Amino acid sequence: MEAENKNGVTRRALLGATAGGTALAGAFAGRAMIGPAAVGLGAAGMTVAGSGAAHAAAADGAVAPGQLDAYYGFWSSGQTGEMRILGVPSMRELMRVPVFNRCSATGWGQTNESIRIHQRTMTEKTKKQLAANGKHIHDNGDLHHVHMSFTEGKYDGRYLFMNDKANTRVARVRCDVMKTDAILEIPNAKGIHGMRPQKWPRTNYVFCNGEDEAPLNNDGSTMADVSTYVNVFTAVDADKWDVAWQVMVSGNLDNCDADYEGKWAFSTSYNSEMGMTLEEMTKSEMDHVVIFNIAEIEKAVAAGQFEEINGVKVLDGRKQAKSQFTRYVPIANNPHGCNMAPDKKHLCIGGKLSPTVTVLDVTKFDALFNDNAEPRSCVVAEPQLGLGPLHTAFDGRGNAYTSLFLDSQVAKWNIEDAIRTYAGEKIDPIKDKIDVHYQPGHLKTVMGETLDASNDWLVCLCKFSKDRFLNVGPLKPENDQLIDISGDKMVLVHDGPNFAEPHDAISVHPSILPNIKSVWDRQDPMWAETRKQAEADGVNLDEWTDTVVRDGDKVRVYMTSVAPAFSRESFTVKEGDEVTVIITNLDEIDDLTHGFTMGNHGVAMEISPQMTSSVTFVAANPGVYWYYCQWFCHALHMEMRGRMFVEPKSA
Ligand code: K7E
Ligand code: CUA
Ligand code: CA
Repeated sequence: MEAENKNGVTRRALLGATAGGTALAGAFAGRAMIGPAAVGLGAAGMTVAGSGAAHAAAADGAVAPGQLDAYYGFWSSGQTGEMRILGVPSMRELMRVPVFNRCSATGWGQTNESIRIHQRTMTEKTKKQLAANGKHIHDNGDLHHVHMSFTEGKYDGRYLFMNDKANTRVARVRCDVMKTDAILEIPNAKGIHGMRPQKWPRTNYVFCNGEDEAPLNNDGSTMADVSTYVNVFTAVDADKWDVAWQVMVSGNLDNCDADYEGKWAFSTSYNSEMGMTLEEMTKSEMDHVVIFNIAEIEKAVAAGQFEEINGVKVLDGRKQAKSQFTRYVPIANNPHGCNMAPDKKHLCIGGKLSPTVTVLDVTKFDALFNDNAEPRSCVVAEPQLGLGPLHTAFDGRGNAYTSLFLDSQVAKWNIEDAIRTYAGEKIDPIKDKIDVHYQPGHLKTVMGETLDASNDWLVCLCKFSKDRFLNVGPLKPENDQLIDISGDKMVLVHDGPNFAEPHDAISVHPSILPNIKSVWDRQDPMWAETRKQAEADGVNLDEWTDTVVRDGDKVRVYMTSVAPAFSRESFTVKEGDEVTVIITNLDEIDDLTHGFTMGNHGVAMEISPQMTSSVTFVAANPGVYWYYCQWFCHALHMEMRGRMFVEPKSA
């Protein structure tokens, strides 16, 4: 297989499938169904034109075996803590990318490379919490929102960002390899929920909402005094991957978004009451949206007008501070979704307990700050859509699609018509409604949170599947539904069962992601530290290696792999040794992943082509233990194994 690779032949070609190199082009040209994709999708221009009859011809969303999907779908997984890649429109699951979760297959959360990423920004409190529980990392997460980095209002294919509500973190996934490359624990805030990248001029910040109220100095001294509780809005520097600044707010923070000019960020708050019980949190008729003035905040940070708390620059944007950092726009009633329309102008807030979506005109925000205009003067529409409006998605024709949680429907409405209705005209802004199954949360059109909003598919992520699938027990799958929005009427074309619990998803055209690798760069920064250790041990990871280094009671076992063999068929350590196994996969052919599993030690890791992975464990029991490759790689894959001899301590 090595020899074949030297001739530049990929495994996909070897297997006789459609040639890898032409597969994408083939997919666009050949998929008549993907009308909008086939139109105007040159490498540069991404204007996705309106859909034609070609799309309707295959409106069932079917993608034949061997055919590629028109779009990448990046799915959150909620409490599973991973990111998933699906194909749209087939809704086939293509990959799972472990982020906050522990992954049995790849060793994410166990390999030294992944633990370093987890620990880099860990706070002292978290370290203490983990140590007290005999752990190294938090290995669960609650990943609600996945968004791609932007350049000038369009996806740029560099990174994907995602939140962890459970442990107050955000993470970044590198799009070239689809692996998590950075995790950031955010100090001061509690429970990062809403999260959005800045859209203009590029993603310099990732905005993060802290949902849960707690004393800023959370040391137990003022727990009973709710007046000391605050919520914190965080701007993460997307490049440096640390906190740029934070703003304290009144009320809590739920979902957020940013505008297309780089001037504003905005967040919904369902607990303007600062209530601690359900009754208290739903008491007011009105809650609010907080508008953050980026320029004013940056000015104050530059002028040193911040308080440094736990190493972070914190500004006070609460109502009583009367700052230029924030404005509060009253919105009924426990609002939830916060979605900026790709018309660059309209921000849509889902009413949740109110049957309305409130439309704010962001070009009227300057007046709120400069002239202290009446806060609701920026509201330009408030269509009544149905019960439980949560999130809103957009197409490229000025239409909005709002999920109605309680009605189990999606409402399609026209933004301009809603504005005219609000101004007194007698027209119905609602264009169509469709039943979904059941209780939808987020919904998303293809490229719909960018200036390239498309008109072909809407994915609607339903929280309940009930009777839609064979019964699998009390725990039921979610139901991700695919809706054809190319015509006047929405058409439901596909049910996609999914495991707990996608909240949000985005769909991205493959032309945004031309540089996804099939083989790692040997010098990848992911294992730079591992390489440094190898160098110190006099080991060259670029060559066939089978060195074992003893360093007190630490043993480092360096191996390489070429199908179907590891470079060592055995190694010997002593009972109680801390063993680190470092393996570089020298295979260069695409799709030739090996693995390393150490039997009866709870140890397993992925080693993809040209990847270096390492894992550390203590060999506590004398005896013979087999290690093996757990990724089926060759006809002699079963034989790709070897023995670890653990000598008794006395020996
Ligand atoms: Cu509505 Cu966490 Cu985005 Cu779920 S949130 S639905
Ligand atoms: Cu290497 Cu299986
Ligand atoms: Ca409320």
